[in-house]
Amino acid sequence: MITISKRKFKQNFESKMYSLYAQPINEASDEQLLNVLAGVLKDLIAKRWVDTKIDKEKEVYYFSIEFLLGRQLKSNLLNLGVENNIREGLKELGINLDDLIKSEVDPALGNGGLGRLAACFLDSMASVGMSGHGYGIRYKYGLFKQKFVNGCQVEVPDNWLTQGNYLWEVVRPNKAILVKFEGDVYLEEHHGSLKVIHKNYIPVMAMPYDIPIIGYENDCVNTLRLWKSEIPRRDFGQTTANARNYSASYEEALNYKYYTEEISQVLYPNDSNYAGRLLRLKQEYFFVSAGIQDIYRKYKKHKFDIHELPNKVAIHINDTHPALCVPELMRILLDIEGLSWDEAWDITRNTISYTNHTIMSEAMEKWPTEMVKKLLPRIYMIIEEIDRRYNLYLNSKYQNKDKVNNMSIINNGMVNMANLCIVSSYSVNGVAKLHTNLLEKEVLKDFYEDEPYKFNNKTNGIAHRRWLISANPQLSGLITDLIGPDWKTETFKLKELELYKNDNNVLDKLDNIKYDNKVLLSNYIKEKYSIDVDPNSIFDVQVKRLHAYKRQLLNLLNIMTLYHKILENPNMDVQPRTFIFGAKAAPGYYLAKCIIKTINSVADLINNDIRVKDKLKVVFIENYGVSLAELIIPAANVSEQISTTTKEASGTSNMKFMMNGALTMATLDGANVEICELVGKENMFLFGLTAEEVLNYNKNGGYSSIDLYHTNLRLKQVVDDLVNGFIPNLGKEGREVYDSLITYNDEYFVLRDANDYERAQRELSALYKKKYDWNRMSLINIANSGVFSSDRTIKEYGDDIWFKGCEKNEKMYKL
Ligand code: NBG
Repeated sequence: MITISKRKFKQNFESKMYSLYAQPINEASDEQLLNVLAGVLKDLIAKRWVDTKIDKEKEVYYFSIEFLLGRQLKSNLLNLGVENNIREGLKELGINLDDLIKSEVDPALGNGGLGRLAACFLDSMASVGMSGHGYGIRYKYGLFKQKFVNGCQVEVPDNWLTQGNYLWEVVRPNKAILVKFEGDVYLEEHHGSLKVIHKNYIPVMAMPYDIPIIGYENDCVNTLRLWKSEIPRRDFGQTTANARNYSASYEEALNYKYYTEEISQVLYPNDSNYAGRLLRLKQEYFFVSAGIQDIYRKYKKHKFDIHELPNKVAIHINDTHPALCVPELMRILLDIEGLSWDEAWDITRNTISYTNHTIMSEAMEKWPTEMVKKLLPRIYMIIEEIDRRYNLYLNSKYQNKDKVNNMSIINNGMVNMANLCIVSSYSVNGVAKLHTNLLEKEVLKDFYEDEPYKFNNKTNGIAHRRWLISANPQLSGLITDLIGPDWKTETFKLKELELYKNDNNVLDKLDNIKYDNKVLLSNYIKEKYSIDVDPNSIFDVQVKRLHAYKRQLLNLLNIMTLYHKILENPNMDVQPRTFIFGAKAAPGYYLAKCIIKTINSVADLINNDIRVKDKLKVVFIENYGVSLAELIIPAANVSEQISTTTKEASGTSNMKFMMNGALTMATLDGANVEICELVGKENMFLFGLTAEEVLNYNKNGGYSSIDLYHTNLRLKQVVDDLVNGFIPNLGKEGREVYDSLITYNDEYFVLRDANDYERAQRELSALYKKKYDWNRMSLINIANSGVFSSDRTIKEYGDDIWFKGCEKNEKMYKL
């Protein structure tokens, strides 16, 4: 544990203010105060950070295109255990810590569950004392900032690096790395053996920016290393002897500067055109190559035997974006280390593991061979050779041509990145039981039958420190009062809360805490959107990426139904509700954007209709992200997890809501299945098609949305509303949504599940009236959420994947 007295802190703070800004504290801006505080904390952990880096044991490297970190100040203070003294010290200096915490900008380094999971994993690796580090990209603008203009999503650049630098980062020019694109590759004889020569390449410098990842009340400080792409500096030591020469003309030099810097500008460039796709591929190779070279450099510094690599290093590929780790590691082992193919392959296959995060085919990356060949000539050769050898194996084993094609890495002029990952790694995991099962039995069936031992499940988790201890301090305090503090490190102990399930006094307290959190969110909504929402109404929340399979539309159609019912029967006994949405749509995803516009138009209609004034409100919160989630989730009564069964790999917001006492409205999809196993059907609200039914429709057809539309008048009414002018200010977007349901036969079975959803919603409303029953269910949900701590998930990754078979396992991290 680190300690710092109030007096010492004040001294450090003042001298940091002088050294950074040469000014007295009372003249500093909030941004400067924050920077000074971050500086003081970085000094405090510096020694440990250096010590953690002296790598003696096996290290894990987690490669991910996104790391959705959220604000760091509060969680760093919590993990270091120094918040009280610092709060007091600042107070004496006339500074309010909470104001500083709120003024920190969210880094725009991720989009959704995949990136947030990576951030939770970093937190957990450090907190269980595992030497696990992240590699990613330091995007200048990251993901866009969402604004609503006339109800439509507009994307504006998120200039999150307001001061040019990020508070927590340390730049290390001495560790920069050269990454090579394009050029000519050939073999040359060298002292009797063949050597790979790469000439005329375009050199890009990868500049590392390190962010400390601080473990919870332990000595561990790991590193998230993010690479920024730059033109090689003059003093850049690594040889660029064979590189293209860009000094011919001023214009050429400018183009070159653009080429290099473009790589780390934005997260997910729009891939609906060739240039956008090419840029993505560049990004992927850029950070993978820098990371793998970095690992190799460190490894060589220790003078370890290269054959020992799998015992010293675990490389994890988070979804397919970092798939090029495979050929890049092969390249180093073959071309630099001079190993034979078989040796290199053996090492690679025992070092790399892979997680699949979706069964949606659109997200399984494929790259045109021509693109890969031109951009990454040597890498392409290696992929081709892996594919050639793999095909020899497949053809010797299977007669079925379709099967062989399906499993090949290169097929139909495309490189299939998921196949590359599966073939080249020793472990392939899904992220919830149902998802892994679907991978094994459906999506990756051929691979599973070929090498079943590779496949395993690792159900996702969340950093309970951020999502409960820090985001919901009142609830966290109540839990500690009831069962003591041990649950903070051993979340399974939350189970002891069940002892209080019939204690009305405790249930009242739970109710009051939820109410207070709802007041905080209501205040935000009032301030931002001038909408009055009643904290006594049910807060019914759906926050996640906007995608048709997640079915924000199903939620909306139900809201419309409720609206009609109240209009038809003004005296109807309804439990007042506030429906809250938060979601970004990918810039090129037109239907998702139309759904946003439709929700906003319906919200305008309902919120301005005095006939439903005290009964119904709809709020779409702009620019949903981590900090907003920390405000919204503790205030939710209902967690909407209503994806088409089979489509949501796991979900993680479902876990965050549960841990904060919301009740789950769900299909039996993703990790909802496991939530149900834990709390029982009676403690959540289930509806909708089963996985078997969905698979059956997908295989055998037989679904007709138009039949449902004609037979169910209520459904017809709300679907017609989309196009008949009932919803003001909704034009072509309403038509697009209508078409997705009727003309294109409702790919995600929205209409099929609508009735059953309405039934479940009615039951939920009725239950909300019984305050103690509701709060008892809420308590049971909290009590059973401990298994969803990402500490549990990370220990499973350690035990079953990264450290399996390694003798030093026990020393590596505390269990
Ligand atoms: C998402 C899934 C979620 C899952 C997260 C984290 C992608 C590609 N996948 O269901 O949709 O919880 O990954 O595993 O973002």
